[in-house]
Amino acid sequence: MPLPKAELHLHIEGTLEPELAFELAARNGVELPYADTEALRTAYRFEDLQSFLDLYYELMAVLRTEQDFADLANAYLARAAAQGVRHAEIFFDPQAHLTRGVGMGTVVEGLWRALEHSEREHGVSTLLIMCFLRDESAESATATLDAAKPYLDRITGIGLDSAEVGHPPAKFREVYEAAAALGLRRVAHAGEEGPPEYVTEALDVLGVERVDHGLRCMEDPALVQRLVRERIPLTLCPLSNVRLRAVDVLAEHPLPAMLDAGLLCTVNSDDPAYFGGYAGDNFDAVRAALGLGEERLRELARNSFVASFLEHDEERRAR
Ligand code: ES4
Ligand code: ZN
Repeated sequence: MPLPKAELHLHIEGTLEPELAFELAARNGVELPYADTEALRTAYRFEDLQSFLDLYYELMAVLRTEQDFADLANAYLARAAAQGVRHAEIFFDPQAHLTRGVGMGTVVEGLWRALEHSEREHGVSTLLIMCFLRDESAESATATLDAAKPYLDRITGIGLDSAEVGHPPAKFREVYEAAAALGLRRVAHAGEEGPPEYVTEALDVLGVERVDHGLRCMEDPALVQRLVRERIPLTLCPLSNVRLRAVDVLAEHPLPAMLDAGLLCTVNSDDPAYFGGYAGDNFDAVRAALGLGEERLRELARNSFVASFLEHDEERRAR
Protein backbone atom coordinates (compact mmCIF):
# COMPACT_ATOMS: atom_id res chain seq x y z
CA MET A 1 0.00 0.00 0.00
CA PRO A 2 1.44 3.39 -0.98
CA LEU A 3 1.67 6.01 1.79
CA PRO A 4 -1.42 8.23 1.97
CA LYS A 5 -0.38 11.67 0.78
CA ALA A 6 -1.61 15.03 -0.50
CA GLU A 7 -0.46 16.38 -3.85
CA LEU A 8 0.09 20.15 -3.65
CA HIS A 9 1.98 20.91 -6.85
CA LEU A 10 0.24 19.51 -9.89
CA HIS A 11 -0.57 21.28 -13.15
CA ILE A 12 -3.64 19.56 -14.56
CA GLU A 13 -2.51 20.37 -18.12
CA GLY A 14 0.73 18.58 -17.27
CA THR A 15 -1.16 15.33 -16.73
CA LEU A 16 -2.04 15.07 -20.43
CA GLU A 17 -0.59 11.69 -21.43
CA PRO A 18 0.28 11.15 -25.12
CA GLU A 19 -2.51 8.57 -25.53
CA LEU A 20 -5.19 10.98 -24.28
CA ALA A 21 -3.66 13.82 -26.33
CA PHE A 22 -4.13 11.79 -29.53
CA GLU A 23 -7.61 10.68 -28.50
CA LEU A 24 -8.71 14.28 -27.89
CA ALA A 25 -6.98 15.45 -31.08
CA ALA A 26 -9.02 12.94 -33.09
CA ARG A 27 -12.24 13.83 -31.26
CA ASN A 28 -11.75 17.54 -31.90
CA GLY A 29 -10.24 17.39 -35.39
CA VAL A 30 -6.98 18.93 -34.18
CA GLU A 31 -3.81 18.11 -36.10
CA LEU A 32 -0.78 17.32 -33.90
CA PRO A 33 2.69 17.69 -35.43
CA TYR A 34 3.68 14.18 -34.28
CA ALA A 35 3.04 10.90 -36.13
CA ASP A 36 2.04 8.93 -33.03
CA THR A 37 2.42 8.66 -29.26
CA GLU A 38 5.89 7.19 -29.69
CA ALA A 39 7.07 10.15 -31.77
CA LEU A 40 5.55 12.52 -29.23
CA ARG A 41 7.32 10.84 -26.31
CA THR A 42 10.67 11.26 -28.02
CA ALA A 43 10.07 15.03 -27.89
CA TYR A 44 10.11 14.81 -24.07
CA ARG A 45 13.79 15.66 -23.80
CA PHE A 46 14.04 19.04 -22.21
CA GLU A 47 16.94 21.46 -21.87
CA ASP A 48 15.30 23.73 -19.35
CA LEU A 49 11.93 25.09 -18.22
CA GLN A 50 11.27 26.99 -21.47
CA SER A 51 11.87 24.00 -23.76
CA PHE A 52 9.30 22.07 -21.72
CA LEU A 53 6.81 24.95 -21.68
CA ASP A 54 6.90 25.18 -25.49
CA LEU A 55 5.64 21.60 -25.80
CA TYR A 56 3.27 21.92 -22.84
CA TYR A 57 1.48 24.88 -24.45
CA GLU A 58 1.51 23.28 -27.91
CA LEU A 59 -0.24 20.11 -26.74
CA MET A 60 -2.99 22.07 -24.99
CA ALA A 61 -4.50 22.67 -28.44
CA VAL A 62 -6.34 19.36 -28.06
CA LEU A 63 -8.29 20.60 -24.99
CA ARG A 64 -11.41 22.28 -26.34
CA THR A 65 -14.62 21.21 -24.57
CA GLU A 66 -15.86 20.80 -21.01
CA GLN A 67 -15.74 17.05 -21.53
CA ASP A 68 -12.06 17.25 -22.54
CA PHE A 69 -11.20 18.94 -19.23
CA ALA A 70 -13.38 16.44 -17.34
CA ASP A 71 -11.65 13.49 -19.04
CA LEU A 72 -8.24 14.98 -18.32
CA ALA A 73 -9.01 15.47 -14.63
CA ASN A 74 -10.63 12.05 -14.25
CA ALA A 75 -7.61 10.32 -15.75
CA TYR A 76 -5.33 12.19 -13.35
CA LEU A 77 -7.47 11.45 -10.28
CA ALA A 78 -7.59 7.73 -11.07
CA ARG A 79 -3.80 7.59 -11.44
CA ALA A 80 -3.21 9.70 -8.33
CA ALA A 81 -5.55 7.55 -6.24
CA ALA A 82 -3.66 4.41 -7.28
CA GLN A 83 -0.49 6.00 -5.91
CA GLY A 84 -1.91 6.87 -2.50
CA VAL A 85 -3.00 10.47 -3.16
CA ARG A 86 -5.97 11.26 -0.89
CA HIS A 87 -6.11 15.00 -1.50
CA ALA A 88 -5.02 17.09 -4.50
CA GLU A 89 -4.68 20.85 -4.85
CA ILE A 90 -4.81 21.22 -8.60
CA PHE A 91 -3.30 24.07 -10.62
CA PHE A 92 -4.81 25.18 -13.88
CA ASP A 93 -3.64 27.81 -16.39
CA PRO A 94 -6.69 29.69 -17.69
CA GLN A 95 -4.71 32.14 -19.82
CA ALA A 96 -3.31 29.26 -21.88
CA HIS A 97 -6.91 28.42 -22.80
CA LEU A 98 -8.49 31.87 -22.98
CA THR A 99 -5.94 32.92 -25.64
CA ARG A 100 -7.05 29.91 -27.75
CA GLY A 101 -10.68 30.91 -27.53
CA VAL A 102 -11.58 28.40 -24.81
CA GLY A 103 -13.55 30.23 -22.11
CA MET A 104 -13.09 30.26 -18.35
CA GLY A 105 -16.47 28.54 -17.98
CA THR A 106 -15.44 25.64 -20.23
CA VAL A 107 -12.29 25.08 -18.20
CA VAL A 108 -13.75 25.41 -14.70
CA GLU A 109 -17.06 23.65 -15.39
CA GLY A 110 -15.22 20.89 -17.22
CA LEU A 111 -12.73 20.30 -14.41
CA TRP A 112 -15.59 20.47 -11.92
CA ARG A 113 -17.41 17.59 -13.64
CA ALA A 114 -14.55 15.38 -12.50
CA LEU A 115 -13.77 17.10 -9.20
CA GLU A 116 -17.32 17.07 -7.86
CA HIS A 117 -17.39 13.25 -7.91
CA SER A 118 -13.76 12.72 -7.01
CA GLU A 119 -14.19 11.86 -3.33
CA ARG A 120 -16.82 9.26 -4.16
CA GLU A 121 -15.21 7.90 -7.34
CA HIS A 122 -11.53 8.05 -6.46
CA GLY A 123 -11.35 8.71 -2.71
CA VAL A 124 -9.48 11.95 -3.47
CA SER A 125 -10.62 15.32 -2.13
CA THR A 126 -9.70 18.25 -4.36
CA LEU A 127 -9.20 22.00 -4.45
CA LEU A 128 -8.53 24.24 -7.45
CA ILE A 129 -5.74 26.82 -7.66
CA MET A 130 -5.83 29.20 -10.62
CA CYS A 131 -2.37 30.17 -11.86
CA PHE A 132 -1.36 33.30 -13.70
CA LEU A 133 1.28 33.02 -16.43
CA ARG A 134 4.13 35.22 -15.25
CA ASP A 135 5.43 35.75 -18.81
CA GLU A 136 2.10 37.45 -19.61
CA SER A 137 1.39 41.00 -18.43
CA ALA A 138 0.10 42.01 -15.00
CA GLU A 139 -2.96 43.45 -16.79
CA SER A 140 -3.69 40.06 -18.31
CA ALA A 141 -3.51 38.48 -14.85
CA THR A 142 -5.99 41.04 -13.53
CA ALA A 143 -8.34 40.39 -16.48
CA THR A 144 -8.06 36.65 -15.73
CA LEU A 145 -9.03 37.21 -12.09
CA ASP A 146 -12.02 39.23 -13.30
CA ALA A 147 -13.03 36.44 -15.69
CA ALA A 148 -12.89 33.98 -12.79
CA LYS A 149 -15.25 35.98 -10.55
CA PRO A 150 -18.37 33.93 -11.46
CA TYR A 151 -16.49 30.76 -10.45
CA LEU A 152 -14.85 31.78 -7.20
CA ASP A 153 -16.93 29.34 -5.17
CA ARG A 154 -14.93 26.63 -6.96
CA ILE A 155 -11.50 28.22 -6.75
CA THR A 156 -9.57 28.16 -3.47
CA GLY A 157 -6.45 30.04 -4.40
CA ILE A 158 -4.16 31.62 -6.94
CA GLY A 159 -0.66 30.73 -8.08
CA LEU A 160 2.01 31.99 -10.44
CA ASP A 161 3.76 29.79 -12.99
CA SER A 162 5.44 29.61 -16.43
CA ALA A 163 8.80 31.17 -17.35
CA GLU A 164 10.29 32.47 -14.10
CA VAL A 165 13.52 34.31 -14.89
CA GLY A 166 12.89 37.94 -15.83
CA HIS A 167 9.38 37.86 -14.35
CA PRO A 168 9.84 38.55 -10.64
CA PRO A 169 6.92 38.14 -8.23
CA ALA A 170 6.58 41.90 -7.64
CA LYS A 171 5.19 42.27 -11.17
CA PHE A 172 1.97 40.72 -9.80
CA ARG A 173 1.59 42.69 -6.55
CA GLU A 174 -1.76 44.22 -7.49
CA VAL A 175 -3.51 41.08 -8.64
CA TYR A 176 -2.35 39.24 -5.52
CA GLU A 177 -3.72 42.06 -3.36
CA ALA A 178 -7.03 41.88 -5.21
CA ALA A 179 -7.14 38.09 -4.83
CA ALA A 180 -6.40 38.33 -1.10
CA ALA A 181 -9.26 40.79 -0.72
CA LEU A 182 -11.51 38.20 -2.38
CA GLY A 183 -10.49 35.62 0.24
CA LEU A 184 -8.29 33.55 -2.08
CA ARG A 185 -5.27 31.65 -0.77
CA ARG A 186 -1.91 32.56 -2.34
CA VAL A 187 0.99 30.47 -3.59
CA ALA A 188 3.62 31.12 -6.28
CA HIS A 189 6.39 29.29 -8.09
CA ALA A 190 9.69 30.80 -6.98
CA GLY A 191 13.29 29.63 -6.83
CA GLU A 192 12.87 26.95 -9.49
CA GLU A 193 15.09 28.61 -12.10
CA GLY A 194 14.88 32.06 -10.54
CA PRO A 195 17.15 33.33 -7.74
CA PRO A 196 16.49 33.13 -3.98
CA GLU A 197 15.46 36.80 -4.06
CA TYR A 198 12.30 35.74 -5.94
CA VAL A 199 11.36 33.52 -2.98
CA THR A 200 11.75 36.44 -0.58
CA GLU A 201 9.75 38.67 -2.90
CA ALA A 202 6.95 36.11 -3.20
CA LEU A 203 6.67 36.10 0.60
CA ASP A 204 7.02 39.85 1.19
CA VAL A 205 5.26 41.33 -1.83
CA LEU A 206 2.70 38.67 -2.77
CA GLY A 207 2.05 37.33 0.73
CA VAL A 208 2.25 33.70 -0.36
CA GLU A 209 1.58 31.03 2.26
CA ARG A 210 3.44 28.31 0.40
CA VAL A 211 6.27 28.36 -2.15
CA ASP A 212 6.20 26.11 -5.21
CA HIS A 213 9.66 24.58 -5.77
CA GLY A 214 11.72 27.06 -3.69
CA LEU A 215 14.75 24.90 -4.40
CA ARG A 216 17.19 27.75 -4.77
CA CYS A 217 16.49 29.00 -1.23
CA MET A 218 19.42 26.74 -0.34
CA GLU A 219 21.78 29.38 -1.77
CA ASP A 220 20.75 31.81 0.97
CA PRO A 221 21.15 30.56 4.57
CA ALA A 222 19.26 33.53 6.02
CA LEU A 223 16.31 32.75 3.76
CA VAL A 224 16.40 29.08 4.81
CA GLN A 225 16.30 30.19 8.46
CA ARG A 226 13.33 32.40 7.75
CA LEU A 227 11.41 29.64 5.90
CA VAL A 228 12.06 27.30 8.83
CA ARG A 229 11.06 29.92 11.43
CA GLU A 230 7.86 30.86 9.60
CA ARG A 231 7.03 27.24 8.75
CA ILE A 232 6.56 28.11 5.06
CA PRO A 233 5.93 24.89 3.11
CA LEU A 234 7.90 24.18 -0.06
CA THR A 235 6.29 22.01 -2.75
CA LEU A 236 9.26 20.19 -4.26
CA CYS A 237 9.07 18.17 -7.48
CA PRO A 238 12.18 15.97 -7.68
CA LEU A 239 11.58 14.25 -11.04
CA SER A 240 10.67 17.61 -12.58
CA ASN A 241 13.93 19.12 -11.28
CA VAL A 242 15.93 16.39 -13.02
CA ARG A 243 14.04 16.60 -16.32
CA LEU A 244 14.27 20.39 -16.44
CA ARG A 245 17.90 20.30 -15.32
CA ALA A 246 17.44 22.26 -12.10
CA VAL A 247 19.53 19.42 -10.63
CA ASP A 248 21.94 17.21 -12.60
CA VAL A 249 20.89 13.85 -11.22
CA LEU A 250 18.37 12.80 -8.61
CA ALA A 251 21.12 11.54 -6.28
CA GLU A 252 22.26 15.18 -6.00
CA HIS A 253 18.84 16.58 -5.15
CA PRO A 254 19.03 18.82 -2.06
CA LEU A 255 15.91 17.29 -0.48
CA PRO A 256 17.83 15.50 2.34
CA ALA A 257 19.74 18.69 3.17
CA MET A 258 16.50 20.64 3.10
CA LEU A 259 14.84 18.23 5.53
CA ASP A 260 17.94 18.31 7.75
CA ALA A 261 17.74 22.11 7.76
CA GLY A 262 14.21 21.83 9.17
CA LEU A 263 12.35 23.01 6.07
CA LEU A 264 8.73 21.94 5.68
CA CYS A 265 9.24 20.01 2.42
CA THR A 266 6.64 18.16 0.39
CA VAL A 267 7.16 15.87 -2.62
CA ASN A 268 4.96 16.37 -5.67
CA SER A 269 4.79 15.58 -9.36
CA ASP A 270 4.43 18.97 -11.16
CA ASP A 271 3.70 17.73 -14.72
CA PRO A 272 3.66 13.94 -14.34
CA ALA A 273 2.87 13.08 -17.97
CA TYR A 274 6.04 14.90 -19.04
CA PHE A 275 8.48 14.26 -16.19
CA GLY A 276 8.24 10.52 -15.73
CA GLY A 277 5.94 9.99 -12.83
CA TYR A 278 3.04 10.74 -10.51
CA ALA A 279 3.22 11.49 -6.78
CA GLY A 280 3.97 7.94 -5.68
CA ASP A 281 6.62 7.62 -8.41
CA ASN A 282 8.32 10.73 -7.01
CA PHE A 283 8.27 9.21 -3.51
CA ASP A 284 9.71 5.95 -4.85
CA ALA A 285 12.39 7.81 -6.83
CA VAL A 286 13.64 9.85 -3.87
CA ARG A 287 13.57 6.79 -1.65
CA ALA A 288 15.77 4.91 -4.14
CA ALA A 289 18.12 7.72 -5.20
CA LEU A 290 18.52 9.56 -1.90
CA GLY A 291 18.35 6.68 0.51
CA LEU A 292 15.60 8.26 2.59
CA GLY A 293 14.46 6.03 5.43
CA GLU A 294 10.88 5.18 6.35
CA GLU A 295 10.78 7.94 8.97
CA ARG A 296 11.73 10.61 6.41
CA LEU A 297 9.16 9.31 3.90
CA ARG A 298 6.46 9.37 6.56
CA GLU A 299 7.52 12.92 7.46
CA LEU A 300 7.13 13.94 3.81
CA ALA A 301 3.67 12.38 3.62
CA ARG A 302 2.64 14.03 6.91
CA ASN A 303 4.01 17.38 5.71
CA SER A 304 1.81 17.20 2.62
CA PHE A 305 -1.33 17.29 4.77
CA VAL A 306 0.09 19.91 7.16
CA ALA A 307 0.92 22.14 4.18
CA SER A 308 -2.45 21.66 2.45
CA PHE A 309 -5.29 24.18 2.45
CA LEU A 310 -7.77 21.50 3.42
CA GLU A 311 -8.86 22.62 6.87
CA HIS A 312 -9.01 26.23 5.99
CA ASP A 313 -11.07 25.59 2.90
CA GLU A 314 -13.57 23.53 4.85
CA GLU A 315 -13.92 26.42 7.30
CA ARG A 316 -14.36 28.82 4.41
CA ARG A 317 -17.05 26.69 2.81
CA ALA A 318 -18.83 26.38 6.14
CA ARG A 319 -19.02 30.15 6.59
C1 ES4 B 1 5.55 24.34 -14.83
CL1 ES4 B 1 7.62 22.87 -13.94
C2 ES4 B 1 6.79 24.34 -14.20
N1 ES4 B 1 7.36 25.50 -13.84
C3 ES4 B 1 6.74 26.64 -14.10
N2 ES4 B 1 5.55 26.70 -14.71
C4 ES4 B 1 4.96 25.55 -15.06
N3 ES4 B 1 3.79 25.32 -15.67
C5 ES4 B 1 3.66 24.01 -15.82
N4 ES4 B 1 4.73 23.39 -15.32
ZN1 ZN C 1 4.99 23.72 -11.32
